Amino acid sequence: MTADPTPQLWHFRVSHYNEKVRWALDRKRWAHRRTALIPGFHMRRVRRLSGQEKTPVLRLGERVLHDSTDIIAELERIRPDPPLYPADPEERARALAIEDFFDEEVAPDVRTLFWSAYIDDSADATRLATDGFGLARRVSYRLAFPFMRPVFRKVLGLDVAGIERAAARLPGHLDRLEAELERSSAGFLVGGAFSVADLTAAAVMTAILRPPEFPYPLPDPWPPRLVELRDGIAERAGSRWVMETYARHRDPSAEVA
Ligand SMILES: N[C@@H](CCC(=O)N[C@@H](CS)C(=O)NCC(=O)O)C(=O)O
Repeated sequence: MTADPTPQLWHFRVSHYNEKVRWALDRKRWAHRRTALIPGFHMRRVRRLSGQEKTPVLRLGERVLHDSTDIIAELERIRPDPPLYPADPEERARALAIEDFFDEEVAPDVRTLFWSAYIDDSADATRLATDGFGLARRVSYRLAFPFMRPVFRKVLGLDVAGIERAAARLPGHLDRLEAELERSSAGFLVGGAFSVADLTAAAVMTAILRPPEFPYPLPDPWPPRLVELRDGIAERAGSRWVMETYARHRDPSAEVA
């Protein structure tokens, strides 16, 4: 039996790590299928597929990959054109260091802040997590959320101290982005061309900024806390760069039915 050559992505629509992989596939115009999962209801399926519980998960031929950085590395290896890694070794190392910084330092903090706007209200959390799903899922999520809330709090650092820590670090993350932008040319973080550094920095910041080109708009109305978070950073040069990068470089979807 030959493996399906069309990659299959299991993802959370709302998530910034997932957005990295969607954008990489779309950038490379790599036709792929997507299955959206509901955060909190995803575990058994993802574990069965990949032996761990986090999304994104990508089936590529006979292999099942996870971790956005590892998936992009593999996409780049198999289909290097258009490139996401700079050709120059020093520039490539810098781009990968920026990817690592946004994945490891920034992404957990902005995710904590994003979920802090939803965690206290089961109806808001349900609207967010089950957007695009049918009534049965919405009802069961609404009933299950009070029991899942403590797990979300723990996994996402959503205690008072964790939220305060993430909020205190956010300006420093934008300082770092803006310092990288000082060294950039033509609006690209590394080497004067679009790379994994731009893709990652912009995708990670969507947790709060939500540019209109992000493929899955948040259900309206946004919780006031999220509006406040976004408005608090919207005028920063780093935030404006994220919005421009989405407007100019977020490729159309290569998803197939
Ligand atoms: N380092 C991983 C992080 C992935 C990650 O944290 N995914 C979250 C969604 S934003 C997840 O699936 N969490 C569910 C869980 O931990 O059970 C990557 O880059 O893909």
